[in-house]
Order: sequence, then structure tokens, then C-alpha cells
Amino acid sequence: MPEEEVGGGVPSEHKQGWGSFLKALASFSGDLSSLTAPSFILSPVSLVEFPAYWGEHPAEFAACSQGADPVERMTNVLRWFISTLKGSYTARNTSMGSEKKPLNPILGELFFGNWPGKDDRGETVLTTEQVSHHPPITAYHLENQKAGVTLEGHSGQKTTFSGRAIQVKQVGHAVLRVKPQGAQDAKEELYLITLPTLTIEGLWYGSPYVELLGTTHIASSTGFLSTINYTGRGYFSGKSHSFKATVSPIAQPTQALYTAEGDWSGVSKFKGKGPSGSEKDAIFWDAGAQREEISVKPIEEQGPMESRKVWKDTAEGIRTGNFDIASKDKSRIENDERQKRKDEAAAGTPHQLEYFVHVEDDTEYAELIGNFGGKPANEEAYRRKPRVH
Ligand code: HC3
Repeated sequence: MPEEEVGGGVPSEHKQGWGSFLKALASFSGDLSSLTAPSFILSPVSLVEFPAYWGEHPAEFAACSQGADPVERMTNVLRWFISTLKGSYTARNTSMGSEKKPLNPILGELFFGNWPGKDDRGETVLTTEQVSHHPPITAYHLENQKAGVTLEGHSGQKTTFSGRAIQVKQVGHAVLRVKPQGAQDAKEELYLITLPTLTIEGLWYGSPYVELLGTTHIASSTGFLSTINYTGRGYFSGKSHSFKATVSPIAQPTQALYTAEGDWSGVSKFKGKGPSGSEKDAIFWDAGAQREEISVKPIEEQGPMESRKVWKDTAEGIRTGNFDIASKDKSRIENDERQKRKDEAAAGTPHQLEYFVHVEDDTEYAELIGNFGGKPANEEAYRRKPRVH
């Protein structure tokens, strides 16, 4: 990278700060949340809100339980999964700015929201909780009761810096539970979803953006496997945000029933013949479809541990460019947290999770990943506690 282009995308008053940040990055390893970033690259949104991206196409989420047979349902699950990628990995990178560093959630931070029921589809409800601070882990539960679809998972990140880009390996997985609609006595189906590796590119220029790499899977208890390969600009396909997904029987992973490919942030198509009933080269997913933003209670009505309440002043400081206020408020929150943990340790009363329970040995995960010879990343999980009304 020619020296004059370093920080070319950074406003001139921040160029020096950006240069120092890149130097700090060069010798950095570990958890990105512990790295101090220049104020202009701070996001006013906490990472505990990110699971909302799973729900931004509620009709596709609800459709996971529709379908005449397991292959059709796997196709719907794969389509919903692909539909979540544009929001998750490009939503913050707009003409208004690039990827920014989200707020690092405090232990027990909560985020609730919903997508109201519409037409026939039923309400979709999200619950997330920060279940660990060191390392940061967020647990989430997304449910459309009427459609009989629930997603449960946890998410953490391990980061390394390559000298040009940051690699973010996602720690955790998600399990989708589906009650097939239509058949009275249909058995619950499970779909294990593994998560892609990210690279954060564009650092030297000063406008970071995400690209996806590697391979992820969706493995179903009904015996089917989606294998999704991601490539980006400068990789094999040369086009950014590319993917190729095959669906095959788990027992014969090389015998693809069909392939879908294209741009996960744009249009993707079946390659040739799709699943039965679909036309040749038919559109698989068009990411131009409107994403629906989650509805969240006004801050005044939120509880003290709800994310937007916790970070209200910090977020306002960042949004209005008043970084002194933002950083004072952020330090106050972090100091209070340190004190809380000390007090809990002294009293012998460790923090209790409110909405989730920790599962040491997730046998469902072990079984689903074992079915296709996947490499278990970690067999821990978090489950939503039963609701007490
Ligand atoms: C890497 C990331 C934080 C993690 C975000 C995750 C993996 C969180 C779980 C969601 O389901 C999916 C997801 C989407 C985007 C991921 C973020 C993109 C950028 C952000 C870094 C911490 C930002 C670093 C910015 C920098 C280099 C200026 O500090």
C-alpha cells in the first residue's frame, strides 16, 4: 500500500490518531474489545444488539417451518440464513460511513425487541443477554411461536491482525428449532448453523468493511447438509460478497441435490436445476428485499440493564461528536462494573444470568456436528430459561 494512501478515507483532523491506531493494531493480539480505538471510529451501538440482524426478514424466518418435505424446508432455512448476511455484515457500511467499533456490552446487559405479526406470519420476539464479559459472549433467542420457529445461539469473537486486515473468527453456533407446519404430529427438526469467519479490510485507507471467508454449514436432524463457501474481492471469484451453497444428503456430502450461488448482499440464483418444482437458474434470494428494523421500547420505559438505557449518555456523546462526554460516561460504566465484580467476589455471590442458563455439554450440538464430521468448536451453549408468567 503506497504511503500516501494510508488514512486516505479519514478526515484530516483524525489522520494522526488513525496512524497511531494502526501502529497499536500491528502489535495487537487477542480480544478486539480491549483495544482503544480513535473516537471517530466508535459506534454508539452495543454488540448485544447485533443478534437483531437474524430477525430482519421475519417472513423468511417464519417460512423455515413451511415446505412439503425436509429438502424444501432446508431450502427455506438456507434462504433465510443467506437473507441475514447483508444486514449482519454490511448494514453499518453505508455512504454515511464505514464499519465502526461497537460498544463492549457489560455483563448482564439486555436487549429486547420484536417484529410485529403481519398477514399470517405471527410476531417474532428477540431476547439477548451478555452472558460473559471476559471473553465477551452474547446469548440470543429469537422466536416466532405461531410459525413454530426458534433460533437459539451464542456469539463471541477471536481476532488476529495479519498486517493488512483483521481476521475475526466467530466463536459459537446457533440452533434453529422448527415445528413443520401442516402435519399434526410432525417431529421437531433441528438445524445447526455454524458461523463464518470475517476479515475487516480497508484499514489502511481508514474505512473498514467486512468480507466473509471460508466455509460454514447448516446441518439438519432430517439428514441434510448445506455447505456454504464464501469468497470476496481479490479471492477466487474476484467479486465481493460471493457465496456458493450446495445442499446434499449428510451421508453423501459430495452428491449435491442443487447449488445456489451469487452475491449474498445482492442477487443469488440456483445454478441450473434447483430443488424440485423450481425453474432452471431461478432467483434464490434477492437481498434488495427491504430489511425490517426491530421495534424496541422507548428508553424511558426500559429497565436499568437494557442496553440503550445503560449506554444512553455514551451513545448520545458519540452521535453528537461530544467525545469528552462519551468517554467520561463510558469510563464511569466500566469502573462501576469493575466495582460490582469485586463486591460480588467479596460477598461470594457471583453474577446470575437472568434469561439464559449455561449448558456445559451441549449434546444436541455434538450430535449434529458429529453427523457430518464437522469439527466441534466448543460444546458449551446457552439456553433461554423457561418464561415465568
Ligand atoms: C467484528 C465486529 C464485531 C462483531 C460483529 C459480529 C461478528 C457479531 C455477531 C453478529 O451476529 C455478526 C457480526 C457482525 C459484524 C461483526 C463486527 C464487524 C466489525 C466489528 C469490529 C469489532 C470492529 C472493529 C473496528 C475497528 C478496526 C475500527 O476497531
